[in-house]
Amino acid sequence: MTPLKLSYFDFHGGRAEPARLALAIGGIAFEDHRFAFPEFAEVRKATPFGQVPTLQVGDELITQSDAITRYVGKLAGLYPTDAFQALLCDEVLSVLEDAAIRLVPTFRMTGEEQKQARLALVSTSMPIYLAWLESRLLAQGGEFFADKRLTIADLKVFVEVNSLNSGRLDHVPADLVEQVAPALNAHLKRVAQTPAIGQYYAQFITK
Ligand SMILES: N[C@@H](CCC(=O)N[C@@H](CS)C(=O)NCC(=O)O)C(=O)O
Repeated sequence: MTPLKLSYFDFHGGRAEPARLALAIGGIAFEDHRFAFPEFAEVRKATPFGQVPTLQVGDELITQSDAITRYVGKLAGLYPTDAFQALLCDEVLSVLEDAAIRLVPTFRMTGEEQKQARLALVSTSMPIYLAWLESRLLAQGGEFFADKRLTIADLKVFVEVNSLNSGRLDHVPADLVEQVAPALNAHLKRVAQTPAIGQYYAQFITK
């Protein structure tokens, strides 16, 4: 198989995490190139847009996290073959990307500016996106977002809900998801119980 090298920051989250999980679940060998934040200035020089993640597929350097996630999702059998189920899957990925695009600028802010920007998101767009995700999930039967099974849509929701629940986002209440869209937390637990996901994170626990 063509060698794969996925490059991204060294933390359990962000735009590469759904692809890392999909590769782990699929048992697909890849080079997991993780780098510390100070190394980003150097890493980005080798990327077309100065951004990560990138996926090296043989001789080709590929950008765009959702395209990467979709590709490895197909390799791992975590992407629907039915066109409509694939549409449901893609819609969720794009909605999460829209939500992320609103949040990302606040990481470059500090103090009162960051507080006001995040509080505005917490009272406006975030509940809208979360409530929509919950209603989509429930409309599909409440367990998975598409295809009545685990797909990359579930993996991306899992990563983003984990991040919101972490309490590490200043001014975003750690119980926001529980307050607005509790079915997403039940979904989070369901996905976390996937044996391959438990095994994937277990390898990072230092003994
Ligand atoms: N559309 C791109 C966006 C990638 C992106 O913005 N990545 C962030 C890290 S999560 C980054 O590299 N930011 C640096 C910058 O844009 O200058 C994707 O989905 O991969």
